[in-house]
Amino acid sequence: MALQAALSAPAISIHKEVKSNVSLKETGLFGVSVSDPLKAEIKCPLIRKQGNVIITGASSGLGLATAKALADTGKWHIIMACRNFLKAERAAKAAGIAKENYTVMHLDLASLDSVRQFVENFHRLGRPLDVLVCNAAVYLPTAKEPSFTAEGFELSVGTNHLGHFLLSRLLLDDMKQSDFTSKRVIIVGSITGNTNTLAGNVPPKANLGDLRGLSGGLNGLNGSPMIDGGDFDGAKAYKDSKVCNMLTMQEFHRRYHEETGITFASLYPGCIATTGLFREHIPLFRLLFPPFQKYITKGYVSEEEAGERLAQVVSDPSLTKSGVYWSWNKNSASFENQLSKEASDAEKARKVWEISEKLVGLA
Ligand code: NDP
Ligand code: PMR
Repeated sequence: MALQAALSAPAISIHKEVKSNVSLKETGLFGVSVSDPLKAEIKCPLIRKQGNVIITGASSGLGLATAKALADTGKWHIIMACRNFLKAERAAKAAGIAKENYTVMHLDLASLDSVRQFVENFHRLGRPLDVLVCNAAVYLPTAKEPSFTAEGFELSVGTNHLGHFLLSRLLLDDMKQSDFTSKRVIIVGSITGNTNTLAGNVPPKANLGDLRGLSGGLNGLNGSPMIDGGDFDGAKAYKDSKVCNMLTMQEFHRRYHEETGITFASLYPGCIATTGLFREHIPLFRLLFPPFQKYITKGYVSEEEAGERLAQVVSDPSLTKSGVYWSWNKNSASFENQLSKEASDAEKARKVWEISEKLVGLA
């Protein structure tokens, strides 16, 4: 009876690969403690009580709110993949996320070594991986000069796109091995990368051009720090990085959905005008942006509500469609949104994928 109930619950799956002679207490994976060795010898599938989700940049804003929303259901263990360990611990505590529902792990997406180290450390944890959320981002709209990642890529595209590109590629095998009922890779996109919207037409507009800057390594030495090969513009670099995020999601879908059953999706969670994303913007912008979005564009959404939206994309049994860019209407109902011409250009997606593979050392 209990087994039947468990099987019908959406966030529960059966872990097939744990052998009968493994000490369940040692694995610490299932929240079940089997102290009787006789019981451990019984060859039966184990019920996994929680899904495991990695969320990058879960120390603030959307990532933290999503971690909280998922943790509160009791159905998820959240790996908070963050560059500032202490900040993330404090944020989790302050948000009231129960200790047993999260693990903070160090990840600096602006260093490919750190990404590789994170993946190794994750493997040492011994947890299956069911959902990956690529959420972290930086936005440097006032920077006059570019800054760079450890490997010398312009910081916004290096962090938001290339760091996540390597991370998701390295974790794909883990996802393949998971026996979770609905495995998902979610890459957070944005309206501002989509030039088929009013917000996407506020200059500077996203435009990847012919990718000559990306091919040149974005380092500003032998080329340009911008993907299209132009002069540095921090706001454009962010929007370009979001286009790369949305293209990567679709390329993942084309290459891996059928083979793996993994759902690949992106979303625009709404304008969360109060988050740390705008920390580098001028004080006047930070003052006026929230009321502008609340009362003029009406695109504003609170961190809490945006977190509920992303949590929905992670776990809602009705949002399993792959290759989709989700948005929400005024009544907070999700719908499949249309991407701009560039953000849905399959040929560009393939090229971005292939160049990115070379830059991060996968090809
Ligand atoms: P926040 O600044 O609050 O969150 C960004 C997170 O990314 C922080 O936790 C930050 O860490 C982390 N981060 C930044 N750089 C790195 C790095 N090198 N390595 C690891 N983590 C890093 O902004 P939001 O919550 O607003 O942004 C979250 C996502 O939502 C982004 O992908 C953004 O593009 C997207 N988005 C946001 C919108 C908005 O209106 N705010 C609208 C549409 C999309 P730390 O806490 O240490 O700074
Ligand atoms: Mg925008 C429906 C209109 C709408 C929406 C939903 C957004 C979202 N913005 C809209 C319109 C406008 N914005 C208009 C008309 C203007 C000109 C006054 C405008 C300006 C503006 C600026 C200067 N908006 C901005 C900025 C930023 O610096 C933000 C940005 O581009 O960050 C990359 C931003 C945003 N507007 C949004 C959203 C969601 C953002 C920021 C977050 C993001 O895309 O990640």
